Amino acid sequence: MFFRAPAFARQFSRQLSTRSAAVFQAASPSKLRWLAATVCVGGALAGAAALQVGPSNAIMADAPKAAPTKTAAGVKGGIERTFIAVKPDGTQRGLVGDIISRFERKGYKLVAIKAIVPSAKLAEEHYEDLKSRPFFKGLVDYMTGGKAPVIAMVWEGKDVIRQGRRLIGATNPLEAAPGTIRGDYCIMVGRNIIHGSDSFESATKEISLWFGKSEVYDWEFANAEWVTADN
Ligand code: DAT
Ligand code: MG
Repeated sequence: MFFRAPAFARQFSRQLSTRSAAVFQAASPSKLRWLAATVCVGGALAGAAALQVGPSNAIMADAPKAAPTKTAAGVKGGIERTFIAVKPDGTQRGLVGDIISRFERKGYKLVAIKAIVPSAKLAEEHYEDLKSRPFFKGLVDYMTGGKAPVIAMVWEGKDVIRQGRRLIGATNPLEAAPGTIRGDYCIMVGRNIIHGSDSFESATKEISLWFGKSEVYDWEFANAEWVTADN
């Protein structure tokens, strides 16, 4: 007695090219079922083998590594690191690319990035200093709602904490200068699309809160001389 091939195997056989499908049509239905089942089991075995092998050690060894000598936010007043996050409204509105471009074009280096729907605990810790404010619950709900992820990033470079705030613009978008991110793209303080650390201490706290040490990469621009030299 034959078992019936699972739905996805039947779907797979339907999706084969016209030529292969024609060959299949010539075969009897029972043979077809066996063939689909064989392909299915074979695929699963190949997948399992690939998982066993995993990423090659050679590739892992060459990967950039977090610099153990750097503090989370780098060197205060020198080469710093800041926590920048595109909030769910920025992600929904397709502004991630533009925001990344602005930091890249300025000459800053992206050393960590991930898409994440934060837990309430994470969002509450992140905005801990605002917990007595009337908008706190709404702020946490908006960040954790999950209709789009937060795009969390760490950017590195000279004076990046202060300069990041300048690129972002004032908290209230109506006060943010045109040309800044908030000045160009939003009108509501409750939908101001982006977060940036406001001090070295905040950057230290926020980078450590959102990223593990192994998620932040230490790497050099190949053209560093053209971006960071002082003559
Ligand atoms: P920033 O994000 O510029 O650092 P903040 O730390 O004072 O500003 O506030 C954090 C976020 O809280 C802010 O980006 C949007 C929200 N928020 C601040 N004031 C608000 C208000 N009066 N009404 C609603 N949301 C507010
Ligand atoms: Mg703030």
